[in-house]
Amino acid sequence: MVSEKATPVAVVMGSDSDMKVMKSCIEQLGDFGIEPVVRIISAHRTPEIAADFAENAAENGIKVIIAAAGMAAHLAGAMAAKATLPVIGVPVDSGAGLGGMDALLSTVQMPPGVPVATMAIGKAGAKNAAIFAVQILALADANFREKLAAFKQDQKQNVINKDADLQ
Ligand code: RP5
Repeated sequence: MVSEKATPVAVVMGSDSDMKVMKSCIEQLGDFGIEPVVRIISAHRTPEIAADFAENAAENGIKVIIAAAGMAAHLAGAMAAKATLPVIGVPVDSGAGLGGMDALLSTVQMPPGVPVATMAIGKAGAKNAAIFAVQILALADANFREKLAAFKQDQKQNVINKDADLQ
């Protein structure tokens, strides 16, 4: 089952426990005017749904899939296995004692031929996944290019202001 909402970005996560991290991603997408399809789909617990989602994502209007998971994180890989769309992976620290390194290595170490663009562990990666997705969309959309330029300018000004406040 894929949402009927017309949106170019899907955010899938392995568990509702990943939402505390992925909120940053969804909010950042919202700042760019994108309301993503958001799904909880597990590569291990609901493998058939994962395969079905990835297989049908493109024809449902999705252009970029962001996939987040913790522990032996195979969700992004499962998406990349079935979809020809770009897949961005976000490793989540699930509190299993390895600080998210388990998920990072599981997400990043894809075999040749099945790439996953892997972000940093946790909220930084979640936020960057949203920005990276918009950068992909911006290749064919001047509106997103303008929004990205404004975002960069705001970010720069923010640092300059903080520096000025210290002087
Ligand atoms: C992964 O296992 C999920 O992505 C989550 O990060 C982790 C733990 O899942 P829960 O036990 O919290 O559902 O598949």
